[in-house]
Amino acid sequence: MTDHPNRPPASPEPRGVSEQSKQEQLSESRKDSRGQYLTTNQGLRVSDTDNSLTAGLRGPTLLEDFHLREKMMHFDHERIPERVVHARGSGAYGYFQVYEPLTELTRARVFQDPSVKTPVFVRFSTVAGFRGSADTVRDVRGFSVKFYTEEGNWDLVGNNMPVFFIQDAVKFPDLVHAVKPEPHHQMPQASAAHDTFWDFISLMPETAHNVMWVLSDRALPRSYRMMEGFGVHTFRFVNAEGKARFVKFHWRPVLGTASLVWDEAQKIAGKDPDFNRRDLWEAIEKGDFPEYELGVQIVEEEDEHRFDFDLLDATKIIPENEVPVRIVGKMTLNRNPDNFFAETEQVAFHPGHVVPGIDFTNDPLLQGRLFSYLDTQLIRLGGPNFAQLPINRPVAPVHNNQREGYGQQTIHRGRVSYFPNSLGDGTPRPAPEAEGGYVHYAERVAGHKIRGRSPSFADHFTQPAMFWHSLTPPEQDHLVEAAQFELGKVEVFAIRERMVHEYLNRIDHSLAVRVAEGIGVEPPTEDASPAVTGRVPEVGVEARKRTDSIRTRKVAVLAADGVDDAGLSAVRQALTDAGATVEVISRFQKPLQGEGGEVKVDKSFMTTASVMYDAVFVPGGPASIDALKGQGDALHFLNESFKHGKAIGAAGEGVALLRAADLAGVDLSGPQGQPDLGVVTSDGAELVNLTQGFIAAVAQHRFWNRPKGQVPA
Ligand code: HDE
Repeated sequence: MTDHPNRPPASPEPRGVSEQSKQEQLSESRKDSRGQYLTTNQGLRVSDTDNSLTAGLRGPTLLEDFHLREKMMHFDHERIPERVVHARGSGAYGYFQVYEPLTELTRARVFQDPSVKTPVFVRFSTVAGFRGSADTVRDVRGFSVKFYTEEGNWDLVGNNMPVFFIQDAVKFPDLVHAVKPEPHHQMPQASAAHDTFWDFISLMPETAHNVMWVLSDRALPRSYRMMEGFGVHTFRFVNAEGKARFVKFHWRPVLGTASLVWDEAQKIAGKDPDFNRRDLWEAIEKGDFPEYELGVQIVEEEDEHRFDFDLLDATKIIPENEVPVRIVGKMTLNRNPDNFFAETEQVAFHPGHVVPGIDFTNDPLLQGRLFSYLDTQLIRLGGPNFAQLPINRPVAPVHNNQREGYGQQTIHRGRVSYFPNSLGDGTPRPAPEAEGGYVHYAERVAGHKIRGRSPSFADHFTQPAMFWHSLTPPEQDHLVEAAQFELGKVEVFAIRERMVHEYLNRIDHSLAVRVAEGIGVEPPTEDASPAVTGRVPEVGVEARKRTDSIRTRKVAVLAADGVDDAGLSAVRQALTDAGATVEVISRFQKPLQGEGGEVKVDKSFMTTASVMYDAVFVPGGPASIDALKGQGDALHFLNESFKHGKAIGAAGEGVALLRAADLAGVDLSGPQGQPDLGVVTSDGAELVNLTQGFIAAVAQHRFWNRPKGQVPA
């Protein structure tokens, strides 16, 4: 007897992906209601959605008003629990392409064929803040990638920092409770700068490395398009012969890294809490598709113990001067989601979503994560069928005997929902390895059942010290200021003292002394830091910035009536030719009368601020400059840009506005301003030279050598 009169095909469904595979699948779920009649969820056309059904015009509402009841019921249930961590996120679609086959390293199909574009969905996030919190807080950023491969979904659920705070998953609830708003009054939002976090940190030396990253400029990305990503854990690559190697994953933004400064980040959090989300969205809408190269660090199995740290310890990096990063492919993000909730909110990542050729290690943090992520989806997405949500569905065929559950979308046909069976021809059946069946790497393990930590995990301070020594002096200054800010917000003095004496002083003595000074703690007298010989050149944002392009940077132009519109056009043309975006800012958001013609105004001082831009330019035009000199907003704009290290340019009479702004008394008497300080001017007519000089300054991102301490902004 057969299982069903319509017998399923006897052979497995074909597999394979193209860049469009996921989009084609999603299009089945997309709906556009333009031009349609309003209906109930039962498809009944609704005649009136403005008035409840009542007994008389001023009478009570009737129970039989099914439309009101259904509409309200749905509304009352619109919210789902936010993620316990990484609640605030932004997503985008794209594809991944390998540069050359990685056959010798891994059998994963996603790494075999350079002509294949594997669809991806990426979600960037902050960690501590709630779903509606600001983007530009000091925090780790999540960097999750879901590859919809022909062999099933592979999730690389990483962060923008290569290490984590703790070594063992069992400490994760403690860490998260400590950093989240304090339970009695639910403050502060999206900030680690409070007692419970630093209390926990000060008692947990293993956090030191990640703490250094989080106090550094890496925690303030200028854009999701300009930050790195890391798989953090050591994973395994396994090739078709079954040979395994250790692998660490890295994402490198093609635009290079860039960060905000803390004062700026805090101001942006008020001016535009969606700063990073908006930046990602707008870049994709404009066609400036964010790109990231994927890099791998490979360690042979036999070299597992050759390092002075443990590969299974997620608080350590493998310094790139010991194991170089090999760039193997590129991811391009080229499509915004259609609906935030359906896609970005409902996407469910899980480090346990792997494909043949990618396997785990015994990193105790990773092992714990493998347990956690399914749990979280159950509470968040309301049941076990979340893999059927459009964003989560693999493009690879899904066949198994899992049935029913809340929100079941699939109409499974036939009598068979068990294995083995004869009524379904013994299918769906396990696939042999040669047919893509996943076989776990047969690592040999032996040991006593024990709660403990390997001594190879014990060195908590050498790599943080290496991190400190590898930063440029301005980056060290920023880190000291960050620690002074964070610890300065700690009310219990003993925690501040513990952080300085028993923690920072074990990383670097000068660091501890400098931080102590800012927070009223007696500086330590003994140096308890490790001797650092190695240097890891790659750690700071500066080490990875790109200064050969200004692509996608945003330049503000300050203007008023009477602006030299010809000069403005020439500068705008040069900047946009180089890939930047230019916005004209004036007192009011209405066209200006330039010397020669009308000039469109993009924003007013009311609707924008210097912190939204990478650089500022002041064109000439005597009347424009006279007007701007009388506008505090314009002077503040320049001072703030100066304080935040941004390139400043001025042409002709525009230089007078810089003088009026004072800019910490920088001497602008020379013909070109102070290019070394990123202030580029031209009193004469050489606009071409000026523009080139200004573009070169914008490309530098920031000028840290300015006397910013005197700037009032
Ligand atoms: Fe997560 N983490 N995590 N995490 N994590 C979650 O899963 C967890 C860790 C990371 O964009 C949760 O779906 C434990 C390291 C990202 O949707 C939860 C431990 C790294 C995201 C969870 C860690 C991450 C999450 C909450 C310690 C970098 C956002 C919502 C063992 C490699 C994914 C969710 C997205 C989300 C648990 C540590 C990255 C609770 C138990 C290390 C990027 O399951």
